[in-house]
Order: sequence, then structure tokens, then C-alpha cells
Amino acid sequence: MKLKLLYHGNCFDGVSSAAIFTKFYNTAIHPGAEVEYAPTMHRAGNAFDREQLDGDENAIVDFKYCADDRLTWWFDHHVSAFLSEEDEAHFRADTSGKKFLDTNSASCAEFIARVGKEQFNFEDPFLAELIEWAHIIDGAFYDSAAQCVELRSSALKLMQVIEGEKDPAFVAQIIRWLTHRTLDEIVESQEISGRLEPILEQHKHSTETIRDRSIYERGVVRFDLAGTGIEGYNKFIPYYFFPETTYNVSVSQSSFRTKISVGSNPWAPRPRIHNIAEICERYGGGGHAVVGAVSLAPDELEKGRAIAAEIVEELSFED
Ligand SMILES: [Mn+2]
Repeated sequence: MKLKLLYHGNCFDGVSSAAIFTKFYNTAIHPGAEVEYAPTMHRAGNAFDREQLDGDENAIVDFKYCADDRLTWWFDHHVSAFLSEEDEAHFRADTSGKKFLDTNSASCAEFIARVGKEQFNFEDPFLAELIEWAHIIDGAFYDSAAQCVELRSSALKLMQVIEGEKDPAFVAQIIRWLTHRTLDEIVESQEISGRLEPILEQHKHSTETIRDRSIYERGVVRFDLAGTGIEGYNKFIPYYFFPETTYNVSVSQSSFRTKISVGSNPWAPRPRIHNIAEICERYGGGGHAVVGAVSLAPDELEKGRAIAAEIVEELSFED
């Protein structure tokens, strides 16, 4: 008996959901089943390699629905859970009682735990710590910028490893550990601490570089990372050094694009008044009300800098 479990790859909630579903399945549904894991990622056009649905039972957690009769279990909480109206109709017509969607759930992990308890009489107090952290991380319910930048908690450290790990076999190992080891025990293990060291070193380097290059004026922090080799960074760093800021605007450059990133501080003393998605859309970019980006060709650095300067001007307060 083999369960194939597809989970949202490189995502703390996806991995947590896989661990919680594993324990649920092995306790309440099919004790002794062998579980095989596969990560799944957002791709343009179609989301699935359907050949992956090769278990005796197949489950997807924290990811889009797949309208395939081989899919036996499904849990998701994303608003964009369906690739098409046909997929949604396929889900609505399902009578198995094993496919679940709740777009109001902050994390898929807590959703699986809730359904397990309410409909299958499954409850495991050991999973409470993991469920709580999936809720904080996937719902972005952080206490402070310091919590996200200093990365003191084991959950946030493990999140860094999960988000950057390229070997699915190692992530499968993390999922199995999460079913019976605490987050502290996992992060203290040799396998994780060895992987964590270079990640934390890189994080420290980008934190210091952003601190040194940032300029704060009239409610906006701006910085330019072109030429530093830094392509991505923890989006809370500007708010850690400039808690008074409402917005941040940055320019970065990689081999495949020049990027203008625009964000807003969740803890700002002066609340955000602009819709950042709307501003980015004007320059061909997009995003959400609170965070957005514009991507240009890699050699359009000067154009990117000019756009960033215009956005900074628009976001700046009068004083
Ligand atoms: Mn999720």
C-alpha cells in the first residue's frame, strides 16, 4: 500500500501540511502505509506532471486541485486553487468526502488538523507546535521585523532551509522528522545545522549591505543592490533598521532581470495609503496592495533606477 503525497515545494506550510497529513493518514486512515513525497511548484500553464499520481492513493496538500480521478485526497487554502472552471466543477461534483478547500484558513497545516479532528476523530498534541508556526509563517502574523530578521526561533531557521533546499529527498527527510521530532531537535541536528550555516552567513551579508546602502526620507527607505551580487533578500530587513518607515523601494539586478521591489512596513507608525500593485502595474509590474515589483530586462538598470526614483517620489510623505 503506497500513498503518494504531493506538497507545495520549498514552502514551510507545504512541508508542514505534508507532515500533518502523513501522521493523520498513518493514524486514522491507513496505518502502515508507505508514503512517498513529491514537491510541486507553480508553473505557467499547467501545474502538474500527472505521472506523479502513481500511488495506490494520491494526495495533494497546500497546492492547486488536479481534476484527475487518481487524486483521492486534497487539501488547499489558496484563493487561486483552481486552474480552470472545469477543475472547480470537477471538485464541486466530488462526493468522496476526502477533498477540502477553505480559503479562510491562514495555513493549510491548521486546516488539515482541523478537518482531521472534526471529521475523522484524529488529534495529535505533538503537532501543535508545528501547526502554530505554520499559522504564523503562512499568515505572516509576525510580532516584529526583528523576529524575521534575527531568525532566533527554530521554525524560522528551518523555513530558511526548506525555502532554499534543492534536493527533494532531503525535504522528504525533513517531513518525516516533523512527524516525531520537535523543531528544536531538527534544527540542532547535524544535517540541518550544516545547511543552515551558509544560509545564515548570506543573510547576515545582505542584512549589512542593505543597512549600509539604505537612505531614509519622508516615510520611504530606498536602496540599490546593483553590483553587490545580492539578488533576493529578506523583505523585513528595511523595517528592522528603519522602524519609522512606511515604504521601501529597492533596485536589484540578476542575470535574467533588473527588478524594482516595492514594499510596505506592517508595523509602520504612519499607515500605508497607496495601493502598491496599482503603482507597479503602471510600469508593467504587479503584486498586492502591500507589496509589488516591476521586472525589466537585465541591461535596463538605468531605466530601473529612474522608475524607482519616480515611485519613491510618489510614495514620499509631504513633511
Ligand atoms: Mn499554504
